[in-house]
This record gives sequence, C-alpha cells and structure tokens, in this order.
Amino acid sequence: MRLFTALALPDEIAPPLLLMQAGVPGARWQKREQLHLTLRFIGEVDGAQATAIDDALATIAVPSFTLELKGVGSFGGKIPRDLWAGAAPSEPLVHLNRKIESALQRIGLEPEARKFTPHVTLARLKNSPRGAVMDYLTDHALYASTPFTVTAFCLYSSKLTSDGSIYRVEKEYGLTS
Ligand code: 2AM
Repeated sequence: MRLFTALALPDEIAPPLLLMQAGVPGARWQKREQLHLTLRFIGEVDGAQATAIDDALATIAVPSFTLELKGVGSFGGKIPRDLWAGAAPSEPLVHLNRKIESALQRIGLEPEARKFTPHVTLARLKNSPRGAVMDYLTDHALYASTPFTVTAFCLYSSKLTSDGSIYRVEKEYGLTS
C-alpha cells in the first residue's frame, strides 16, 4: 500500500478553500475529502513495514499547536502542475515533521530528500494556461485561514484511480495537550 502522513483539515477550514476552486481551465479541483496537508510522504510499503511505521508513529509525543493556512502557490515553474494553499511559518509544524522523519529513519526508511513545503493541494493542472494560473495566484494571494488547533496527525493510504486519488485515514495519532 501507498502511505503518507498528513494533517486532516478541520471542518471550518474547508469551505473557504472549496470556494476558491474556480477560474483555471484544466484544473482538476480536489474534493473536500481529498484535502490534507502532507507532512511526510512514505510511498509503497508492505504489511510488515506498515505495522512498523504505525508503531514508530505512535511513539511520537509533541504538544498540540495552532496553525494558519496562508497564501497560495503552484509547483512546476513554467509548466504549473498544481495549485495549493500554503501554511504560515510554524516552528511546531516543522518540529512535528522532524519527529516523524526521525521516527521513520529509526526503523530504516530512507531520509526524505525533498524540502518540507507545507501545503494543501487544491487542484491538479493539465495544460492550464500559465496566465490563468498567474491570475489565480494574484487573486488569492491574500488568502488566510482562521487559526486552528492541530490536535492530531494521521497516517493516510492513497489509492490511485482514474477519477483521482482516494485518500483514507488509516490511523490517527493524538498530540499531547
Ligand atoms: P501533492 O499534493 O503536492 O502532490 C499523497 O499523494 C500526498 O503525498 C499528496 O499530498 C502529495 O503531494 C504527496 N506526495 C506524493 N508523492 C510525493 C513524493 N514523492 N514526495 C513528497 N510528497 C509526495
């Protein structure tokens, strides 16, 4: 199975993001149930590895914290491949991500090579005109969520289908209060 760790978004955060999902040709907008903020992508693992990962994640003890989503962006440069909402700089979020990284390395996973760029993917793009993407980024530059409390992180599975990815919360790990 294909796994990743992420924050689920609380119910009050999703509606404004869903309202922002318009105006870019070629965008496949992510549905409510697909919205999440990836912490550490894991990838394809077998059952034994999944169990070891679950055990390792369950040992993590970090305090809950407040987070705000802020701004929008796109990966891919000249050929934009997605649209996302970013996160305001957050030391506790980086700390949580580091804890997950070291827990996973301790059980033998290869270190994550990519820089952690916290984001919530709003759309995947296919042949979207660059101008429309630029306009979108300008129009939504001032986006900011209400602050919300992160009380848990999740282990998700991901299934690729012709209709997009199906993400499922497999496990939830509470943060300390
Ligand atoms: P994305 O939304 O920016 O594409 C499930 O696929 C989640 O893991 C998505 O949030 C996706 O980020 C992220 N993801 C997929 N492949 C990845 C990889 N190789 N490295 C880091 N994150 C990845």
